[in-house]
Amino acid sequence: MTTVDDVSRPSRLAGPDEAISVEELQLAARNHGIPLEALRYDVTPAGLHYLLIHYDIPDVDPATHVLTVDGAVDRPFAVGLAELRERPRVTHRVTLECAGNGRALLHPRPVSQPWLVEAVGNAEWTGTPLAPLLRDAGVAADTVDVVFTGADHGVERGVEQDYQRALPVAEALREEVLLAYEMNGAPLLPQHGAPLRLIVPGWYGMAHVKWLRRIDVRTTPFDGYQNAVAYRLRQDAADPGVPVTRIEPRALVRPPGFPDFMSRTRVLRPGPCTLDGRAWSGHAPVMSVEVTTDGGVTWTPAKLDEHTGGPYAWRRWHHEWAATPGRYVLSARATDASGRTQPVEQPWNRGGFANNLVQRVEVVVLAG
Ligand SMILES: Nc1nc2c(c(=O)[nH]1)N[C@H]1C(S)=C(S)[C@@H](COP(=O)(O)O)O[C@H]1N2
Ligand SMILES: [Mo]
Repeated sequence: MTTVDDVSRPSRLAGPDEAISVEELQLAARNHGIPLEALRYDVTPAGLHYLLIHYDIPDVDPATHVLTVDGAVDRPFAVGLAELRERPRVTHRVTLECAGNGRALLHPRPVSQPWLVEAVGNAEWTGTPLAPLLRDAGVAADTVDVVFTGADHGVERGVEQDYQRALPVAEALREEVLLAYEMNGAPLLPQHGAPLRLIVPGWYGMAHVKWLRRIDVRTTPFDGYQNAVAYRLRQDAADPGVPVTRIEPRALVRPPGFPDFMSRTRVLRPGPCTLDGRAWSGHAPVMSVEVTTDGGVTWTPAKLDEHTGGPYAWRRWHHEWAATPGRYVLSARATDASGRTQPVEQPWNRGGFANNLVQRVEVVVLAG
């Protein structure tokens, strides 16, 4: 008999010199990153925001779509989009980053969506807060987890599933967690979860369940695949690990000058150059960004622009650089108010999650 195991790949690490495979390319072509020049926009235009879809974009009709709230609640209910739109409406500017960002830079490389550093975006999400909805339903006093289910379906390492992720109840009840139906002032696009998705400011992308169709309140811990198997920080397959939760601090440099087509090495003419980029953290506000133009030998504080986007939006930084002819490696390093910062030596985990190693931007300044 044929089973899903016959088609589903096990998790594995790439061999020491193994190049990116056609299967990884297939994922990378579906799930694109932000073009780094788009770090210039404070709010990422929807088409330039990164994208991560485990299975297929499901076929969901907004006119008939219903969200069910049930499980350990006093008053289970189902609600349509029109009714959700009549509830209080709020907008949050939120930096979303995939937990796998940085994975393809690891040695050895976990074979999965091969992100370098570009799995990020900063959009305005509009919707209605989740907490009042849960209060209307009346969640049981001994609730542990709240499970969010998408309308998408697939198989992953032999497990057939709907995409499902649970949040601890205290996180689900945070006032800033949204049931979002708009991105940047327009209805959600199909690829970003139309007609309804969860937004959990501060958390890595996997928590922000798209095509949301069910919220299930549980008095026992959820052991679904995306919580118990995937999205854990482990050193090896036998390690139970710890859950991936909030976004580690990261700064990115908007690559200066112009690129070489193949290598994407940056080419600059000598003279004054304003380096800039964005910095964020899901734990606490970014307090400082340092820049190096000599591959990490010396670090200089960058200037932080005013933080206008709210606590969960990225913040612009800039730094004046007198570019003289030569080859350089540029990096920026963010530190947040919790004291967390970015490593300059490569940390490693089996799933390739939360790799916030500093970015390296190779630059050639021409002779004149
Ligand atoms: N239903 C569903 N929700 C999902 C996913 C998914 O595959 N299915 N991918 C998650 C992951 S891993 C990320 S990083 C974010 C990506 O959101 P975006 O594509 O809108 O940037 O969505 C999350 N929500
Ligand atoms: Mo992700």
